[in-house]
Amino acid sequence: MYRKFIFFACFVFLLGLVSSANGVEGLLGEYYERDTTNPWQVLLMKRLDPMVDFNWGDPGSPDPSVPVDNFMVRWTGEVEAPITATYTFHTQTDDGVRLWVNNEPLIDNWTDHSSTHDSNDIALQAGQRYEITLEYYENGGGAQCQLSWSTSTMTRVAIPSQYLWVGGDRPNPRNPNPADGAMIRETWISLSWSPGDYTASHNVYVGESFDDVQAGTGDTFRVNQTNTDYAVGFTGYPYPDGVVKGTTYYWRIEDIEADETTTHSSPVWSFSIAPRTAYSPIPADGEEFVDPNIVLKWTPGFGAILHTVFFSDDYDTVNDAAAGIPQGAVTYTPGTLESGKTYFWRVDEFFGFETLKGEIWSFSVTGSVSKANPYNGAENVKQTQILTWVAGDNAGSHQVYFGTDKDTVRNATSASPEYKGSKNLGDEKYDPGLLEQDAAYYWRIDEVNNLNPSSPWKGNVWTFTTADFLVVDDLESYNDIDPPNPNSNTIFGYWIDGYGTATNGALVGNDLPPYTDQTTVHGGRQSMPYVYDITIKFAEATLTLDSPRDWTTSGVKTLTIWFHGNLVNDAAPIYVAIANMTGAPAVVTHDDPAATQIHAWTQWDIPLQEFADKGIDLTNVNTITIGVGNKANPPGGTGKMHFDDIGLHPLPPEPEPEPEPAL
Ligand SMILES: [Ca+2]
Ligand SMILES: [Ca+2]
Ligand SMILES: [Ca+2]
Repeated sequence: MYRKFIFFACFVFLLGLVSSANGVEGLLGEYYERDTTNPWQVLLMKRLDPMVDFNWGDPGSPDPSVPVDNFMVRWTGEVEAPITATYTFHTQTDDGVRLWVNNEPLIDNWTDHSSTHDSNDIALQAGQRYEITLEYYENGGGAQCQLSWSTSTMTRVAIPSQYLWVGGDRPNPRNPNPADGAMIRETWISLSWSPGDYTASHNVYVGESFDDVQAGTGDTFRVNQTNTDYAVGFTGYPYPDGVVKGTTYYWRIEDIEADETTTHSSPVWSFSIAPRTAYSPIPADGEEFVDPNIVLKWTPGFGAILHTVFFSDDYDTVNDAAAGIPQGAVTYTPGTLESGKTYFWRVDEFFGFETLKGEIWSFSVTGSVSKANPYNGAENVKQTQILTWVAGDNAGSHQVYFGTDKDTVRNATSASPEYKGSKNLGDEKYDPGLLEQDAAYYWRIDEVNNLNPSSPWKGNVWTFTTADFLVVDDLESYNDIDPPNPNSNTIFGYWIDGYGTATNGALVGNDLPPYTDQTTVHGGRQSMPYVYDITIKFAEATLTLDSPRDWTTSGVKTLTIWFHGNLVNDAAPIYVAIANMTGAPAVVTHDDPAATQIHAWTQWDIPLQEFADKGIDLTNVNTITIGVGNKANPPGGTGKMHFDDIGLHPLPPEPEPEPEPAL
């Protein structure tokens, strides 16, 4: 009775929680102190666990906030069966465990024990969701809790996150098969997916243009059907003569409810048919810190019989090579390579009647210049970007090359206009000045050391593309180098939070490197982790702008911020404050009073006119502040947010398809 009451309370709590968001894959894990006379009283932490497949060991704990011994965990949510069958649920635990599925007690071994297997059966219907509760405690010694399942046709596996669910509806089609981004070596393919909760039928969109599939334009609408599978590259279906090697196809499923009006769309998914040229090189194109004794590998082109490898430290030698010795193996051993050098290679594919030239790949051996920032291939880069890199082991100085043409930068010498001068060791940065919007740039760093006979070491050509809007902060430029090193550029050196204060409960950046978040990211490779404690305190982090300070140029009209909350956060609004050098800041608060609980990347557009109306001079903006709660009246609570891609746009950017929840 007591447990049911707890469970019911918990369920209501969750329903209330997700008023603004759909549910999320995984289970809600609540981690408690273990007090045997008053269990489930002292909550240490709660989080979303995508799976329950933990072996914390001895000594080991789920989190620094949880002790290594004497803790207990309750996981709650729903489980969905992929097919109708009798499922055996298995637990492997040290120590005690109890499991309920659909409110049926399946496992009860609430005793101290070393690693022990328990199991029990229950019949489940395909596509239906059942409540699941797993309770566990650790007494002392080793700690382990693993939840798996099996059927007569499926071997025992940890229950995958896609079959676990917490916090409400799943209205959208999901679980694409083949998986999003898959590379396929077939000329026809069967697509399938899991339907959303309210579906009566499915609209199927397939095409070669992402934009057309997203918009449902062109001839990408194929059929309305009730089945959850569909063929491509087969007679009577799209691409009846077969899908084309080397081509990427996009698809999207739109569920239609029984009212024939309400729709729920999946994101746009893609799959690619393997190309006829070699692909997936190892090491990857552009990889750094490669072992000097590397063995090169690749995946052969679709249908290729033999392969010819060209390898050199000179780009032109590899590019111009015409003939070589074909081989059957898909590996190549170049012999011991020189530290600090960049190498190039190419694999041509032979089909019996023709040979196809491969693309040119490169990699750098351990000890070479590395860590280009912006990273090679970066997009939406700031127009006032400072380029940085990390010196290799043997560098005495660096020669900087920069331009707008890849080949010109590759072939440039110190007599070329692309040569931008020499930089002393310790000064690994170059300011190219104000860059064009929406333009591609190329750069190269050669390392020089007059005391080393191998010098100079010619660098690879790196590239990036600037944004077609004004970037306020994309969080990409921050590094993990601590002050007073002159190359230090930490996130908390720029975003001033409440660290060391008693009044401001915001903490930006992780305690230990990497200081930025590199997992829950909207654009590029980094985002801002932002922990808030608004119990008594307010929470604010402030960036003083270097550029852009004039928010009236380039026709900009909108401040856009991407944020990602978490289902387990305490509910609170978020706000942005803009300020001039003098005068009060102008504050705009997000419409959703529980914005901190939106468990997905969410685009927030604010018309700049709103700040102007509150007295801000947009021609010289001094600071931007991101806050959680209400500064004058902190609502209480704690949680963790992520922010990314803060920019100024002429109009709100086109909404992107709803991304998969990032966990
Ligand atoms: Ca232990
Ligand atoms: Ca134990
Ligand atoms: Ca970013």
